[in-house]
Amino acid sequence: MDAVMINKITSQKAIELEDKYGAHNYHPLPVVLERGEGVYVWDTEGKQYFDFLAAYSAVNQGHCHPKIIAALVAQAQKLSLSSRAFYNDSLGEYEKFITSYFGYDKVLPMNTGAEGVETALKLARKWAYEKKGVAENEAKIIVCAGNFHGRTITIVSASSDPDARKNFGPYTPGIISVPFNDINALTEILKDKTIAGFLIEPIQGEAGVIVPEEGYLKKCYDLCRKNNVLFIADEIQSGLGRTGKRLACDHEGVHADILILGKALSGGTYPVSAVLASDEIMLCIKPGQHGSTYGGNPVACKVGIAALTVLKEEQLSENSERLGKLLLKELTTIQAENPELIKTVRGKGLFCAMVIAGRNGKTAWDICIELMKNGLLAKPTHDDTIRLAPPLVITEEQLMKCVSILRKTVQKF
Ligand code: IF1
Repeated sequence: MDAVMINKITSQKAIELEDKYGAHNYHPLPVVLERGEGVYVWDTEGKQYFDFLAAYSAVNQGHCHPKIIAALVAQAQKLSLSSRAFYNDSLGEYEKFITSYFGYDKVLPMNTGAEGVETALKLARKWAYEKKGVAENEAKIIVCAGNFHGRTITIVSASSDPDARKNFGPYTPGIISVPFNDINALTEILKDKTIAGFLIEPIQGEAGVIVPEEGYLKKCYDLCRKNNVLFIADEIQSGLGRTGKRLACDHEGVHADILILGKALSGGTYPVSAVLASDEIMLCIKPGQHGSTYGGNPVACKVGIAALTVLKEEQLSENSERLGKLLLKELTTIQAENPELIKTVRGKGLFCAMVIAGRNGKTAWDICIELMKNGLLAKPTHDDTIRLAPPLVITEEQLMKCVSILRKTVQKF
């Protein structure tokens, strides 16, 4: 079937094809997207929507940002993949760029977020054996209950979400879970001298944009320092301007020992992830001990530089901070107007969520269906929470239009 036929496809037909030929590992909102630009997406029938999910914070720079697309296309027509069996002319330039952008000695380039998390876990374990002196195969990783770090078997071994882990066992050993935002629990567990690292999302995304109390991150970091444990920040969703700072850790001046990035590192155009660390940690991995076919490919490098440049040049973190305050203020007002339907609202920067109490059994899903009809796309998480996280390029005028759609929709229930 040629490209023209596919473009003529109706939403109905697209959904039928996915249902018949695709794995059923998602339950998407019944909308079929064909085009995206900035904060907008259009369905196959030409209807325009505000995208309030931003591909789970992968399109912080807005859909199909021209500068990032240009970098993608130019490199793709030159050399798309060299493999790491040889050098290429883009990787060193990218490595210098991203390590100075975030203040680390070295970067290990990967592709998906989960690969970045797995890489960080391998680094932490290797460092524990070769630098901390933990006995072989005894190293432990601490994670937070309610986490989401990806879908591999080791990562779901760390999950407390039954849907994410049930019937994927046996599970990877050496992982201990502590309650999020509970410094006493962490203090207790860190007495164990075989701990290699503490893996944390500074703000828990999938759990429903759970913002820890002021100072929690810094206390965790100081505790890790005191106990010679690596503080590993998964900023795949919370990073790159989403919470109103370059990184969520920046709100508390925390410089993670291992920083994991993904998603908006490519502005939604290509799978690009990165693990950053000091020489002491990074050089524990020797040639041939880790890697991937596409890790550090020239397209990812050029796209990564463009995506990070756009974040800085367009001051997207600052925009996220300013408009995030406005969004949270407006959400708080809408909650006050609808206390039986909306239990609470929360967020930091343009990373917000609305928790639905349910009025006459109306769920977050029903509200998202209504929002979709009113031209705004958002997705529930954990049945009762609606994540509200638009691209960081949104203007105040566009945001206020979205606020009125949210108010109108909620009042209908
Ligand atoms: C899905 C949400 C889920 C992440 C953090 C690592 C990864 C993610 C903090 C792994 C990925 C995506 C995965 C996608 C939906 C979305 C998601 F949290 F963003 F909402 F699932 F929980 N760390 N999150 O958020 O990165 O391997 O996907 O590149 O799996 O349904 P990835």
